[in-house]
Amino acid sequence: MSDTVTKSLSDVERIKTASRNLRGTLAESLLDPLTGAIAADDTQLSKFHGIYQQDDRDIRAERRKQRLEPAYSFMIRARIPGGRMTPAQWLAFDAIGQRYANNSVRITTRQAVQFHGVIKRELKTTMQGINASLLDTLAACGDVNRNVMAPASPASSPVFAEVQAAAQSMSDHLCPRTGAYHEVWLDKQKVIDTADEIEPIYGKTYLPRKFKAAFVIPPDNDVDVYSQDLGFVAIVTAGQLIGFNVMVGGGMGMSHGEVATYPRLASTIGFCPPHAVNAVAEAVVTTQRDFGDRTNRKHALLKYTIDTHGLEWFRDEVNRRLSQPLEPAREVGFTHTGDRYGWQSASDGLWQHTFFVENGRVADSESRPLLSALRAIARLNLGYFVLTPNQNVIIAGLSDADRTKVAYLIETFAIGVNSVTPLRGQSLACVGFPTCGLAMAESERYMPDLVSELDALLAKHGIADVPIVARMTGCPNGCARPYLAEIGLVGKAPGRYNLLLGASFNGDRLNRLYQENIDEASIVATLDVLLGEFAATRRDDEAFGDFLHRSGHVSATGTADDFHVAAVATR
Ligand code: SRM
Ligand code: SF4
Repeated sequence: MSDTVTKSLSDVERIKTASRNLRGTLAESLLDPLTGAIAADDTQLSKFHGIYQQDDRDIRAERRKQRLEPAYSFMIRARIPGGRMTPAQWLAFDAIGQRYANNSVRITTRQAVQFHGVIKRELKTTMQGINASLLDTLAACGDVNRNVMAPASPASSPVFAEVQAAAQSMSDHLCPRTGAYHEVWLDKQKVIDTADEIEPIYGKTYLPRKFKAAFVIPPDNDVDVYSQDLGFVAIVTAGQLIGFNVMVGGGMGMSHGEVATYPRLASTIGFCPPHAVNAVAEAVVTTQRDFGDRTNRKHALLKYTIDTHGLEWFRDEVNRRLSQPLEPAREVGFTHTGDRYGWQSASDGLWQHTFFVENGRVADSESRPLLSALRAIARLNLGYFVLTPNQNVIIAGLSDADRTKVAYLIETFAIGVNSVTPLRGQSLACVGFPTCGLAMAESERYMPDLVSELDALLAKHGIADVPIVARMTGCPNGCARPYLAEIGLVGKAPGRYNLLLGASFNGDRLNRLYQENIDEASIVATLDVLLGEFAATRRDDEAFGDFLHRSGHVSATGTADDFHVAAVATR
């Protein structure tokens, strides 16, 4: 076990230890009519139940001036392994969004759904609505294994269903066993005494920090497997799934100016057969449970555990916990991270359609009534929905006749993708203002406008058809995985961003800081020059990120300096 001494444990460790397996005083907090908030310790515990306390930052200052408490509301995140939902579940979520949560359904970068703006007195009813749909929110947040990601496109591979099933199985295997969730939200009676309740994998203090896992089927890298704490890379031979390469230690988050924090690509430690997946996942999770740094939450992630102890040590420790050690990894390669829009057919002859959802926000706008359209499509009760890691929606499993019906609705509601440019289709933005308590700059609300500016540049230089991966976040935590974007924008202050450039198109190389703390005019001016040069000197199908490296505009050191030192700020 780790030699971490009790006195220096982080405060969240104290809260978890005292929580009686995540119960805390959540039930009492919900009953307190004097505030729209819950007790401070409960705000940490509620995360394990998929709930974040937030306040409307657009009106925070005004409320303070009026001596009112912040306009508290709650964000609820559902856990949806592999992003897979039935049409009935989509309809249930749509109804919850309309009734309790800002009239929208927000698809996340991990194939889950978030509801924003739920007020305290409607929290329990909303949670019960989610549960009635046979999905839940347990472990969608908190120091546990989060929503397990899996490839979103059935048409991408004959082993799609097998890999999605593996993701579901691993999600079940690593799910907390506490009865707290059922007691607090579903009014279920305690089945056994809390003192006798056992968390077989996590123990009483769960993990030192959040933990994220994903499955991927090369050559698509839609889940951004290099950004995950734990990645399973499907190895397919002659159409058969023979096993998975195992990757560990990826992560995006960092803090401005804190050089001990940095994004890290996951490293491959071996290969396992399909039946060993849950055992391998448990070995990785328990190694992190036992050796992760519980004294400093900024250093508690798996990537830092690995960098502290070394990759060889980590592999040995994982092997020690397995009945069969990992085998040598197989050769793999990836081509891209984005989604393919429109109609496609899978090897079983069934059809799918991928809808573009700008930054994951499914809502009705005058020009694009997407929420209503998806409602009408779900009401047909055909096939199934898959939420993608690129914040989009796929309707899949459609016969020829089903396709005709769905196509009719796509046309009726005019929600096709004809007007979506390659750049917009590849872009991601995190939520940011007004709900995210950590946002330093706009993200979801601003990215569409910036993409229009950048599209104009691409058109000017005659490269409007070149797909470029651009991602924006409102702070350096990295929720839209901006360090894996060819053009990454990371919020620093209102209207100001760090510009990071040069990740690969297939998601296997990080970008690096190019300019710090710049405004829109500087972002556009800088990219105008670089895109112009790219257009003039591009080799064959060269990607923008690769061009930036070849031309010497970006050179990575492979250290934290890549993200904290703007080597070319004076250009
Ligand atoms: Fe995230 C915290 C939103 C994916 C790294 N993230 C947050 C919070 C909960 C803010 C907070 O702690 O108060 C954000 C809520 C905003 C809001 O109002 O809804 C938030 N993260 C999101 C989502 C919704 C972004 C999106 O626009 O889709 C994504 C939800 C995924 C899900 O369904 O589970 C989301 N977050 C990510 C990812 C991408 C991924 O997992 O593939 C990352 C980078 C990968 C990683 O973890 O390294 C990410 N979020 C963070 C971090 C930084 C952790 C760290 O490295 O230190 C935080 C802050 C923290 O945990 O302290 C954070
Ligand atoms: Fe909030 Fe920062 Fe995550 Fe964006 S990247 S959602 S601003 S925590």
